[in-house]
Amino acid sequence: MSAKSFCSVIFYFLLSFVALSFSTSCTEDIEKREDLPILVESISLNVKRVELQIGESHTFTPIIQPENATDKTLEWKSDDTTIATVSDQGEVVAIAEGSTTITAKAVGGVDATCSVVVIDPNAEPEPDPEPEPEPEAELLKGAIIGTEISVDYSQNGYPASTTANTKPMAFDGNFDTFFASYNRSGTWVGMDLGEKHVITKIGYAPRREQSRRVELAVIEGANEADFSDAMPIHIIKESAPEGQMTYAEVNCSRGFRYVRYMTPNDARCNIAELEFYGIQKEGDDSRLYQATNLPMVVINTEGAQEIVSKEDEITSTVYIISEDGTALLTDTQTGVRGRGNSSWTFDKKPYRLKFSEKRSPLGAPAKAKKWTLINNHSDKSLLRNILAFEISRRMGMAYTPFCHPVDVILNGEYKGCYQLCDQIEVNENRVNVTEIEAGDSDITGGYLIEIDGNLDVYQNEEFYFHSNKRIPVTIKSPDEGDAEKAYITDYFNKMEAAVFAENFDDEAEGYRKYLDLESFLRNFIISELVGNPDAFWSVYMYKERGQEKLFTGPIWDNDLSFHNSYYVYPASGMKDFLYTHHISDGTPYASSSAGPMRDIVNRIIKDDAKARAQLIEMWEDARQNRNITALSLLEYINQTKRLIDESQALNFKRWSILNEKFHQNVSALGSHDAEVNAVRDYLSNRLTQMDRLIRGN
Ligand SMILES: [Ca+2]
Repeated sequence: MSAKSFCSVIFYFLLSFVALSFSTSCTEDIEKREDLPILVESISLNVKRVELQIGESHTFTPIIQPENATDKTLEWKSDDTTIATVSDQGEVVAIAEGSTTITAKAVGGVDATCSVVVIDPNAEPEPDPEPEPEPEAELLKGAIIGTEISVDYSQNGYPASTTANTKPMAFDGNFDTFFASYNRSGTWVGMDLGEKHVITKIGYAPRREQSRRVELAVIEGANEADFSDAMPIHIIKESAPEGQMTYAEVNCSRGFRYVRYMTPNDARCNIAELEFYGIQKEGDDSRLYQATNLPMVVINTEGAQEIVSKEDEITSTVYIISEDGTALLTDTQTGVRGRGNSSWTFDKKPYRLKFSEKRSPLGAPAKAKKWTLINNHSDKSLLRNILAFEISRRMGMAYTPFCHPVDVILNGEYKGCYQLCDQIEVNENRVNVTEIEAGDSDITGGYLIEIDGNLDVYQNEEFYFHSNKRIPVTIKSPDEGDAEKAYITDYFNKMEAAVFAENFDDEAEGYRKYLDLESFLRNFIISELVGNPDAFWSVYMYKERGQEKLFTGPIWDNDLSFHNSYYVYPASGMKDFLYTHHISDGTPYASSSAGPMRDIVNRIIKDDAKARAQLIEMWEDARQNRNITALSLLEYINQTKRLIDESQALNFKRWSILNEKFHQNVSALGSHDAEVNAVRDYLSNRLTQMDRLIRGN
């Protein structure tokens, strides 16, 4: 046993001891109050697969939730005790070569499984290994299920029908007949197989002369008749020839009773033939389907409702499948709603997830309920936010939001390449300040505020203030409290007044007393380097309890950066920093800065010689020591492009906007490659331009 695993054992031993003492006392308290038992809600065995040699053993360290469950006794079972046995304490002993499944079941029925593979170290290596005698996958039969109302193309106006182009026609062996639904989207056809089956292969044929209609169809499996627990097992990525079956291997080990073909958007199914092949068995979650190399976020809203509101959450089942299909996060009580301002008006919508408990999806540093799915619809490179966050990390910002590209499947429809990101909020590993709770006597912090140009445009915030100089500021945290609002308003006004005071640059008594200059300058460099037109239209700031000074950060919302907004294009044509560029077309949007925020920035960057000297020093440090160089950043772009390459191809099949100037796009370049090249070109030019602007030569 290595030192590390020995330590882990000791650690788990201590942990179990603490957990046991805690749960015992807790249970007693509760039993005195009321006699209702607290049932186990979930069990995790921590591993999905254990490999042992004959004679070896492994002891599971299950995590049982809630911790104060009344009876945490687990009943252990091995499916095949000739392969491995398991004791009442969860100790597995390997007996003979083969594999079995170990199940731990709690009182009340919740269980967890792990597959155990036993290897015989002395077994003669077979010179010519025969393939495993797996049961033969067969063409599956079942009751045909799906959308009831079809469309009759033979009648004028294509009326709804229950006799023409009906569901069974997708399973009649005839390529000339097909199922077509009346509704254009959200419709499906499939089978109830009666028992759970692991699907190994699917076959499909489009309606004649409609080869493209199968593109982006999602094949799903489920064990609930309403498909509320549906999970994709395949996505058809290309059009398919008519008049013949096209087959695809399926690599998903979960067993499903129900299988279906979900129509791509706007395709009405139009499917001539479907075949499902598989083996009747329970299956497991050791290998799930991932559409591309990226993690896949699967959302099934209650009753497959469309998400149309930014206020009302819809309870949903969410799966996050990652690590090439070997890791699964499941949360069946996730609240999902819309989010964003202008991005919410796009066809490809951004969403906010609120898990039922705190989680760290995809290894994110924060453990939290709230996460965002960023749509990047106007950013056709699909990597501007990722790149801006990387620059933020390299620049040494105290906190850079977590952001990972993912594929999103919503109610059985492929929605494209998104980014799963932190929600900007007060939280450990997010904006890490003390959270103000009701009744706190010390209200000097923590605060999270946003200088928020959108406040006056959308007027959709409830907890905000305007500074004495009319800078609109939304208070993000806390989200209520008259005294708190008065405190932070006053503090902001003091900062603002100090910036414009006679002695503003006095290092002890000037604005530095209220504003942390270092984070302000770092934020300034990042915003100018990435060319964010909203750099001072939306700025997050925070203040910790018991400490003076507002800190600037984190950076957020960079889909318009890197030459993606005609408001600040071309950057090369500008003789000064972007923040000085005042847009005036008479609309409320007509500024790159939120009101007089520009004046504050200007006062610090232009009028305070010491701040300017610090800015120059910070920039030189970034260029020399922080990999803010063309060579290094262009390599990072290349890596990111490779990472999202499979996903972007699907994304632009779903959203064919590469030839369209969308939102504030300065150009439409026709391909993802060209869009990424534009980001590269911007950045390498901007670095030398920033050298000139900051050094002032
Ligand atoms: Ca047919």
